[in-house]
Amino acid sequence: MKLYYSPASPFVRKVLVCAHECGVANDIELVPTKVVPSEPNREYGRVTPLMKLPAFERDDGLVLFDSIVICEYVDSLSKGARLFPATGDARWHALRLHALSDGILDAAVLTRYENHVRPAELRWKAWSEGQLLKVDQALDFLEANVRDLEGLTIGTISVGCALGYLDFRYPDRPWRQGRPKLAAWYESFAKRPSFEKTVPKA
Ligand SMILES: N[C@@H](CCC(=O)N[C@@H](CS)C(=O)NCC(=O)O)C(=O)O
Repeated sequence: MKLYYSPASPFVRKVLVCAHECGVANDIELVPTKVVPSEPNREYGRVTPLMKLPAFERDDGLVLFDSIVICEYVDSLSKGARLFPATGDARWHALRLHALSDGILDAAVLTRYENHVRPAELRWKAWSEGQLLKVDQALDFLEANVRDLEGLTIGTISVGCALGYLDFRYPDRPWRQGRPKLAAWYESFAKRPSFEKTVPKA
């Protein structure tokens, strides 16, 4: 099995954390892959038409994307924890947290492209501010609903990866300020070996 990978991608990190928690990380070969929206990686386009990271190739050649699909596949192989509650409210809480965290990541990653990849004269400040407002409101939502951050699920893993990405790419926007409950939760959750082994790198 192969994971098309960059050590900076929070979506890749989500898959890797799941793989460590499920005890299958050593069964996955990492394939370093460069993606920049303004410089399409045509060779990678033969693996996945969207040319986004991550993509995952099974041993039979089937390529899976995007990250939530890969995480659920990894969970199906688990030799340890199960991260996708099968039924009931536990499932909807976990998937809702995942959707919220991916919303934070989509907004934060796109804003990073806007401010670091797009030529300075073409940047659109109101658009970036609109994206970062989504991030801030989602963080406030987590602070108000910190009781939902229970246990180890695809939801809590995704929240951890989103907060880790903000620390990595937005150190000038201190998300902990005014959100003490979320900060305390993250401090403890990020000590999991699966998180410590996957800290993002440029
Ligand atoms: N919804 C996708 C998002 C993946 C994504 O946006 N990945 C970024 C890297 S962090 C990417 O590949 N960007 C390149 C591009 O958008 O062309 C997923 O969950 O897999």
